[in-house]
Amino acid sequence: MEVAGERIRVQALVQSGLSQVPTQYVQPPQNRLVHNCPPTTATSDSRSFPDTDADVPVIDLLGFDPDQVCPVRESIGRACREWGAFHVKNHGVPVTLLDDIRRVGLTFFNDCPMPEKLRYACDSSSAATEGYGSRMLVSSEQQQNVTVQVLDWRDYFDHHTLPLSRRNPSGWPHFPSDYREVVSKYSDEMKVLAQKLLALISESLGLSSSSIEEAVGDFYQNITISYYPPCPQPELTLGLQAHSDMGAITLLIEDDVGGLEVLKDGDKWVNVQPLSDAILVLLADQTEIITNGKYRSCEHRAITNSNRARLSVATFHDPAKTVKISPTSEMVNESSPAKYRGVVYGDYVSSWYTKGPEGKRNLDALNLDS
Ligand SMILES: O=C(O)CCC(=O)C(=O)O
Ligand SMILES: [Fe+2]
Repeated sequence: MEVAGERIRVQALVQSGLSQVPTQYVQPPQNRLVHNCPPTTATSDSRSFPDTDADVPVIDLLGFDPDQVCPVRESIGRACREWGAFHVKNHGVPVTLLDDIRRVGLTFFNDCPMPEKLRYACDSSSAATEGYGSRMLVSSEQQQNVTVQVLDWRDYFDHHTLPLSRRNPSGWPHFPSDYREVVSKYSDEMKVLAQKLLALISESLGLSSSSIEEAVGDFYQNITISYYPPCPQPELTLGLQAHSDMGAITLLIEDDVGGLEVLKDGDKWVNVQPLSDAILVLLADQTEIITNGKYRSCEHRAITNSNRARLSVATFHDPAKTVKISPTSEMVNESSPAKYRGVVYGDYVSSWYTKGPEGKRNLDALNLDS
């Protein structure tokens, strides 16, 4: 099968009616679901009945007044320390816009014929190019001294949206007709929300509200719409292998299918319950560095299922490639020395794409304690 040629999309494989997953998509046993769950939840039931005692926190911004001392910052601080993730509701982004981007994304993946979709194929010879692809994350596995690459059970459309100089909607789908307008509007709204959240996250650490945003600089924002087709052998695959996101903060919405899991306390995979009006906030690696590890980035993965395709929209907010990220001086002192080496963000990205994410190994490589 042509995978090296990169024209294969998972959706096309599924449409061809296959009943067994091609070997390139088979995860090594240690990454498969059952083996990676703690003993108490290591049953197939844990996939459909998540542990409701341990849900990602929900933070309600209704009536939030930035000039008042209020419990919101405290709740955000706790969520960041305990999870590196939280849902936010009453976030100020029109819910109709969340529905619109899910609608245009789904219409593109479901109703656009494959040859038409492939007109937007991204350039698979370099990492993170814009367009329609299927292979953003590649994990490597050693088998008899040969490195085997394992593919995710996922197709995606990646859009470069900010700064505006990178935004070129003419290269995005023309079908449905409002696709480009919806994605542009969504990008603008997500930027405002990311700024608001980074300010609250900074304040929750006792930092000035602009502290993290200043360390990141102007956002480089990408929006990735992921489409996970149903998988005939979900126990063998992952929609997206375990990783933390590279940048500063990710804002994610999804449909009602479910399949995202976050790693809690380093050893428990917890299902994220889809909440249609809420936005999931995931702290990413540069925020862990900037906060000197006070807040950890959230490791997450997507599992597959055999019944329904799943759609998610992830909006990444990253530093420019030239920005050097280090622990902010406000978080470093004699009793809390710097835990991470500074890194030029572009170098971080290159190493991430060269080595593959494998959980948080790229961040671990900067850890001065290890
Ligand atoms: O589809 C999801 O829920 C997760 C997507 C994701 O983690 C990513 O694109 O980095
Ligand atoms: Fe991610």
